[in-house]
Amino acid sequence: MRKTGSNRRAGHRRGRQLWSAAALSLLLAATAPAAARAGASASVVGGTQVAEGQLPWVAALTLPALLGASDFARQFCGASLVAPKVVVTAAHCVRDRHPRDVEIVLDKRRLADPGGERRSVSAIEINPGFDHVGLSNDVAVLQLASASTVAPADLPRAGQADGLWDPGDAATVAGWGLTSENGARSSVLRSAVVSVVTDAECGARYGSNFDPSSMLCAGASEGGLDACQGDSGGPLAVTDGGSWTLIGTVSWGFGCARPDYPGVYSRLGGDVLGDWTRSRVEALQNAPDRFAPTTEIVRRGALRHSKRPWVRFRSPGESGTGFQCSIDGRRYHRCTPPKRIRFKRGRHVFRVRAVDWAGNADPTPARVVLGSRHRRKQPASRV
Ligand code: 4AZ
Repeated sequence: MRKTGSNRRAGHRRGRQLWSAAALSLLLAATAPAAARAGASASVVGGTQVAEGQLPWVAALTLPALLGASDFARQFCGASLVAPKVVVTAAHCVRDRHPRDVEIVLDKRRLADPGGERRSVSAIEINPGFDHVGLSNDVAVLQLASASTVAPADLPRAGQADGLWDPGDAATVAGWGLTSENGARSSVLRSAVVSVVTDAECGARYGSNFDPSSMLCAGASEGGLDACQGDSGGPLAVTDGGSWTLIGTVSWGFGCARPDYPGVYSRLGGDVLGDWTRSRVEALQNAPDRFAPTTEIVRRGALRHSKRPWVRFRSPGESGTGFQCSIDGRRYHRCTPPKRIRFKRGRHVFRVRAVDWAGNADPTPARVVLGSRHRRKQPASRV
């Protein structure tokens, strides 16, 4: 979150903005050199457009409620895929949001264009220590309704805190946020290479607003390279040339890309956020999807091919659900109950799965065997 400047996005930030103004004047009186008060040079990320296919694990958090709008209009934060079904973002991005109000877009460089990989969210977990005023412990994990096909970034391993990166090391920040402090958002994913800043220096700049146990700073001392509004939740990552390790999520800063005011990130390498994040990512990756629809075959009739067989099915507890049917393991096609089935002599397997409003299919379809004399009396069963 930007701790200065006007607020051009959703009203939910307004309260924060007021607080920021008050806090900033205190902060600046205490710590800022006069030059920083004089205004911003700034050009975010100051960096460059990311090439096609690079950083496909960088995700956009979007608002599906904006029907008909492009992902560029819908995007409000960034995130990083760290397991096939889990992204890490900033807690302040998803505070007070229901999973159904967020959609994740992966593998998409230019948000205004079609394409990319889209996933709805089945669970949001915010770090229990998150403080939405001071932004300490600003991390959250989101469970995707179904696995992404994109290769995830790594989280730091336990005990791998600092040592993988040290002050002065290069780290990459990426996002679709403002390209200058009072500028416009970018439809194309941009990234900049910034340097990790010592806790002592960051503490000297930001005073007690900087919490070294859960925050990490990175920037360029001469300014010009930074995250900005709209980049929140997105990655600060280091690379060995092959894979990427996520060391922070964009959290806040005084303006954007101002000299001597580095960006502040949640600190994923420390034990404090690292342990929590690792354990919740693992849990969500392995947890069943609480929101997946279920399918039940309620009646079936005349299941021998000679007698115009039909099957009636439903999705208990779900409204607005659609269904897909498949015969003998072939592709699923849209269908509605009661489904009349035509099939040739012999034994056939009919499967049906409910699909919810977000396109999530029941991972365990209901099935029934058709046409077999021996199996005719067998009750409908699951998979
Ligand atoms: C924001 O408002 C924001 N310069 C994020 C990062 C920074 C500033 C603002 C860091 O999302």
